[in-house]
Amino acid sequence: MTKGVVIVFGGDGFCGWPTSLHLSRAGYEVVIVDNLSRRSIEAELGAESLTPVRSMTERLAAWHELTGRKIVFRQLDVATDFDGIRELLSTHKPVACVHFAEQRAAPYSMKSARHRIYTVNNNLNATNCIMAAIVEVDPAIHCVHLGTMGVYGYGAMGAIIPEGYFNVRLPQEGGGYVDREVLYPADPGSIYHMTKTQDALLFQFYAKNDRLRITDLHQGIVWGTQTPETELDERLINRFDYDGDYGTVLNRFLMQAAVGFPLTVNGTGGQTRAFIHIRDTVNCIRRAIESPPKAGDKVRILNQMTETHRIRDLAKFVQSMTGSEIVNVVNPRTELEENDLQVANSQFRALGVASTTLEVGLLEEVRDIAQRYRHRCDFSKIPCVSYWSRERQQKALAQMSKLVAE
Ligand code: NAD
Ligand code: USQ
Repeated sequence: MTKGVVIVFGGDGFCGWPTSLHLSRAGYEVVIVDNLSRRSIEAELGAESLTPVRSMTERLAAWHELTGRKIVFRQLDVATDFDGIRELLSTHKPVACVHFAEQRAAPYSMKSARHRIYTVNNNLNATNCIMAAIVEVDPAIHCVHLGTMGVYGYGAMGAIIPEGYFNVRLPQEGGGYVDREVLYPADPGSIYHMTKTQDALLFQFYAKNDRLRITDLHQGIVWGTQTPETELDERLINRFDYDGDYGTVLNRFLMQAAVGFPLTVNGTGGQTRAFIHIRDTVNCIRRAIESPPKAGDKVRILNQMTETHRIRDLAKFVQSMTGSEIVNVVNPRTELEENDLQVANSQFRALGVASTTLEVGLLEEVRDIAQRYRHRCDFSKIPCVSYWSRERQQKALAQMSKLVAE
């Protein structure tokens, strides 16, 4: 029996594709909506996924052939085609939608003025169009959004970051105090992360004014590639970005180890970040769909992460498994190079998601993905050449010339 329709906005992407398959296998009727902009950006950057990602037509045909299940695909730009979203919601009457449809790479968002503008326009309009369409068609549709741990910033505070909200005490005129619960202060470190902090305000408004049911998953860096569904056949394989813009740190280190490129630690590598495996991501999203907030509730915010690590420790860990070299490169980003990170995630844990730890999952990832597809790596796409400022660019170029001269 069907569990109802779920629309997956951004269902062609790294998180969206395995989530769509997972939901389809779990008994939902899945509709993928994507404008395939990630594929166009791949062409713009000349940097393909390490894994051979098939066309959407081939992906869906393979899924149908292997499981007998059908997934519907609609190519549509959710940042501009409001009428298209409204028509989709009216036709398919989903119980929930999952919103992945944003430009998600911090370095890409910092490449140039044009990339900053594109990222802001795309991400904020996408979220607003989806919210506005839900209001018009059916405010009961639950929206699960993929946000980021980066909305909190990475200051070295020695305090525990709560799940979304925290309590403040404000002084009153004439003495006394009033207690309020507010969104945890936003402190974005890139234009991309800034769009996620603005999303949070849109969600707060729509939950309050229109009583929309919204779950915002503040997710850490996703690593790994495959899930039980994408592993069924090579035609279903998930993407694995390794280039300087879209490759995230742990997947980059795994690929670098596999091809014999030194592990590129930005600065001292004292940056601490939160991580989650893609298998846990898809499980968590299904469970979030299955336990929606009520109409009138505040936005439900979960810190979707399973472990935290310092970047230099990750590099050493990968080195211990592979014997790779480590190189400290000039950090292209403006960020604290030493920070701690303590995160509350009891609501996320309450969803009961089993976690794949680095110790268990890493070796499998090196063996099964990075090694298998190393021949597809383009070495020229490995360095990160998007800089947070001109000063950083100059320092990086000076380091590069020195290395070449040596
Ligand atoms: P991705 O780039 O692989 O996938 C995003 C998908 O959305 C792409 O297929 C793209 O074509 C589509 N898209 C973008 N703009 C669109 C638009 N206007 N209309 C229709 N489709 C559009 O990214 P991902 O890694 O799968 O990330 C998905 C979401 O999860 C993002 O919102 C990201 O911020 C969040 N997230 C990702 C990570 C991570 O490590 N990958 C971590 C935390 C949060
Ligand atoms: N880093 C290196 N070497 C590299 C690449 C990155 O040292 O080769 C460092 C960066 O300087 C940074 C850290 O690793 O300190 C993380 O960088 P990243 O590219 O892995 O992750 P980030 O830019 O934060 O973005 C990714 C996703 C984004 C998501 C975010 C979750 O691309 O969509 O929102 O992770 S979080 O980091 O929790 O905000």
